[in-house]
Amino acid sequence: MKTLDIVIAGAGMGGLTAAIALKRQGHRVRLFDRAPELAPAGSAISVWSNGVKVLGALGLNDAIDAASGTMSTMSYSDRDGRLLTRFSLEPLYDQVRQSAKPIARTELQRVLLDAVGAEHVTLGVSCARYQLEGERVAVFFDDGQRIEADLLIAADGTHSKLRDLVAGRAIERRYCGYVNWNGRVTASDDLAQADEWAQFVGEGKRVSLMPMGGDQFYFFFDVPLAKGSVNDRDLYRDELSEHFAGWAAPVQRLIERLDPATVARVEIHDIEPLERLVDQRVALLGDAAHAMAPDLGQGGCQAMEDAWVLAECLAAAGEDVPAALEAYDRARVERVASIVERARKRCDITHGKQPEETQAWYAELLEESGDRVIQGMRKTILGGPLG
Ligand code: URC
Repeated sequence: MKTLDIVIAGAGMGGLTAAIALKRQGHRVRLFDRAPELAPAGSAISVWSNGVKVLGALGLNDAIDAASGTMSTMSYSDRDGRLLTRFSLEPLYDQVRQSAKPIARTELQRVLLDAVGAEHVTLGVSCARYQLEGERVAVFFDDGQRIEADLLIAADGTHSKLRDLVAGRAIERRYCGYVNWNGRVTASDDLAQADEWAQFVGEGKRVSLMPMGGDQFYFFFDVPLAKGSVNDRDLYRDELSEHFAGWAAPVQRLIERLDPATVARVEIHDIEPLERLVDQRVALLGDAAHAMAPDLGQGGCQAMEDAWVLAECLAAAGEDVPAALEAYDRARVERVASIVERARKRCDITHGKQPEETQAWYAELLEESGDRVIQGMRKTILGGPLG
């Protein structure tokens, strides 16, 4: 097979995973990222089994195992701390033949970057636009550079500059209606069990604690708020104390113990599913292709699936890049659209968009044996390219 010259715009989780998959097939890969330093947004990520399968197939199992946490059970409590349900995740892991791996984003990035080789990544340059030129694509950077390649992968994130060019129209991000504060805190029994994903829900709000490896919990707070609320780090603790006044003791401890200096406060956005993910020699990948609400924990996993499928499509189509990208589009467009929509639906129920639906969900949780939650996750996972 011909060695392809590939440019990847964006060295986040999707761009790096694509680089690993494509380098394994012998292609020449160059990555560019606008950030002067690779610093992942957000503190941790739950890589669910479909994402872990991709990382495993790329030979990263041991590195991921060493850096991730163990998440064996899941629980929901109400705002008063009354347990609604607790169940084991082992039946899920058995059914899909792979556990989930919650991991610090810095650790995941280190593992991916080590596998790519930092010498293939150029930082501090932004890929502004591209132009199709016969058998090649010309990539134009904001520093005036022009680079030609056989294939351009636009993995430039939720604020992608290249997406509008691929779509042929301006794509606006949609506000999902809630703010998410996330960070990490030293794990401790008086917050949650060490191997449990514990969530507190009520009033359309949510508090979550998840093991992330290295005796730390990844935490996040979700609060439905109008778009454009003030984001001032000095106010984070007071805001959370106010939004969660009267909630259970572990929530109060978490607010006391968190370090606002390391908390990220994000207004959550997604984009409407795109009808097409490719333009002849240009492929959208990851958040650029399908920014989604984090409510299924599938944002990173779908980027990993994209990377795997794209590399497979190129291998199958030999040097015919446009044909490979057509196959990638066919394989991915409906899958990612359905996950964006389901994440949005889950987001709306969790965050009280239709208050009756949210109340009905709280009532369901009291009856939940784990089967329904596991069935949903199982469907998402088994729909991936590695089954
Ligand atoms: N589920 C996850 C979520 N991860 O698996 C995650 C969620 N991260 O609902 N929300 C979030 O911020």
